[in-house]
Formats: sequence, C-alpha cells, structure tokens
Amino acid sequence: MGLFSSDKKNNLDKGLEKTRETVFKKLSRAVVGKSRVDDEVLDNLEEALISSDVGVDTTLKVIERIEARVSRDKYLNTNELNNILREEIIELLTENNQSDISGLGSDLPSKPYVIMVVGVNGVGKTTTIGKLAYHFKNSGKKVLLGAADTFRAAAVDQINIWAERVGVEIISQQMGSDPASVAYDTVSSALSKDTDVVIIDTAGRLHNKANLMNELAKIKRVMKKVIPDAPHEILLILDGSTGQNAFEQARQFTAATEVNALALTKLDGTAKGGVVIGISDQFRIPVKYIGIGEKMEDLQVFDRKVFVETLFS
Ligand SMILES: Nc1nc2c(ncn2[C@@H]2O[C@H](COP(=O)(O)OP(=O)(O)OP(=O)(O)O)[C@@H](O)[C@H]2O)c(=O)[nH]1
Ligand SMILES: [Mg+2]
Repeated sequence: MGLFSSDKKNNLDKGLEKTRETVFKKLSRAVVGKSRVDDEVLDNLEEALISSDVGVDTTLKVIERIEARVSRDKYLNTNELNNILREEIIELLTENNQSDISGLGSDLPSKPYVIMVVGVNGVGKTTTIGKLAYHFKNSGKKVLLGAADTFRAAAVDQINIWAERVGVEIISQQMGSDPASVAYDTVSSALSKDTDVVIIDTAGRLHNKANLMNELAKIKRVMKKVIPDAPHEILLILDGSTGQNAFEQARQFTAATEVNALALTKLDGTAKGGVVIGISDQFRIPVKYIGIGEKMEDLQVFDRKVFVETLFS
C-alpha cells in the first residue's frame, strides 16, 4: 500500500522533484558568494520563497523567525541555511495548526463516514475520490461512491470507471438528474449496506458560481435528512499547480461552505509545490491529502514534517 509502505518517501521524493529542484536553485542563488546569513541573504531568501509560491504572509513569518535566529546566533553560516529553513518552517506549521490526521487505515469517527468532495472544475476531485476509495478499501473499509456530478455525462462515466477499477460500489443516475437525489440515495443505501465510508462527487462547474454554491448546500441538506451530522467531512480539492490561484479558491470556498479538510493535487509536474506550505500555514483547515500523480497509489496523507524535509533536502 503506497500510503504506509517505505515507498511512500520515494514517491514523495519523486512527486516533489520539480518543486525541490526549483527551490534548491533559488536558495543556492540566494546565498551565492556569501558565507554568512546577513540582510542581503535574507532579502534574497524572501524573494526565493515568495517566487516559490509559499505566499507573502507565510514567507514573512519564516523570514522573521530566521532573523530572530540570526540575532541570537550572530554568525549563522549559509551552509546551514537549508537546515535552518527546514526547522523553522516545520516549527511554524506545527505551532499554527491542529495535528496531522492519522493514516487512512485508522478508525473513522463515525459509521458511515460521509465525505463530500468539492472544488472547481478540473482540479482533480474525481481522481482524488478514486484514489481515496482505493486506499480506504485497501485498509479494509467498505466504500460506497455517489456520482452527484450529474452535470456532464462524461463525469458520471468517469467516476463509474474509477469504481470499477478500484472495485467499490457506486450509486449513480443518468446525466442531468438531481445531484441531491443521487446524494440522498447514496447515503440511504450506505445505511442499509453497512458501509464504512461514503464519498460524494460534486460538479465543479455549473451555469454560475451562485448556482454551484446553492447546489452544494442542497446536497448537504438532503444528506442530513438521512444522517443528521453528515457530511462529516467537506473536502476541498485544490490544484497545486495553479499556485496562488489555489489560495484564492481556498478563500472563496471556505467562505461559502463549511470546508473542514483540504487536498492539494498535481504536485508532481509542477514547481509550485511551495503553495502547500503557504496554504497549510494560512488556513485553519488542515491539509489532509496531497496528490502526486494520476494513478490510484498517488495519494498521500499530508505529513508536514516529512513534506518540508523532502522539499528542503
Ligand atoms: N499529474 C497529476 N494529475 C492529476 C492529479 N490529480 C488529478 N489529475 C488529473 O487532472 C485531470 C482532472 O482531474 P479530474 O479528477 O477529472 O478533476 P475534477 O475536479 O473531477 O474535474 P471536473 O469533474 O471537470 O470538475 C485528470 O486528467 C487527472 O488525471 C495529480 O495528483 N497529478
Ligand atoms: Mg469530476
């Protein structure tokens, strides 16, 4: 199982390769010809982090911490900068947030545990659902998917293909049917089938944004008729390769719905992986998963420490 095995570190290494190379180059440039961390190095460092999509606010916090360290240690060697960065960023992310979640194999807080997946079109919602289904199934959980993106025929097909590939059950209706009714059927069915995890797909694009938000609210309302505290998790998917755009989407969605978990996808193939650090720092909502490829194994539970260590090693 990719999530728990020793492959995990290797996959992450590979997945973050582009970001790591870029960050490494920028950091090397920041200290070139310098043996001591001085104001100029700090300025360069600030620029390097901002241009690595860490985000301005988070970068400033990191720089402040390093400044404090410089004034304590007086002579900080630039050779140590990578280690120092790593330590300070891990500290920052640890101070700010709740603990990382435990693995997908651990006990879920309710049965069934209902996850509603939201996000704009193309960010990787359906793919992430397929990956989650795979991992939950592998850890012995009974999974049921709900194809509540009925906006496009292709969307219904796509999630059905995932269900088949992974070998989990799915409730779907034809394109154009009421998404809330699909969600209702799915949670009702989950109760009668002794299901552990329900994952509901939703549309990323409707005729307009207000429509989309109304629809998400309606899906939620209808599920509550069957299970009053569902959905237990509203998982917002963000495309990490869009960098600062992902911040913007996180802001909009968290304002409009009660998102309580985040996933950042497509970190492979992008140099903008620094965005995970910024988002993990800026939002009170935990980053729960990261996507590092298109295959079902390419999802990991986000571990701040491992992530930062991998990025700055
Ligand atoms: N490289 C890479 N590609 C990914 C990842 N996650 C998703 N994708 C790809 O991104 C594309 C869009 O993914 P979907 O899962 O269809 O996205 P969606 O949010 O369901 O899109 P809509 O249904 O149109 O709203 C697909 O080609 C996926 O294979 C990832 O972690 N890495
Ligand atoms: Mg989809």
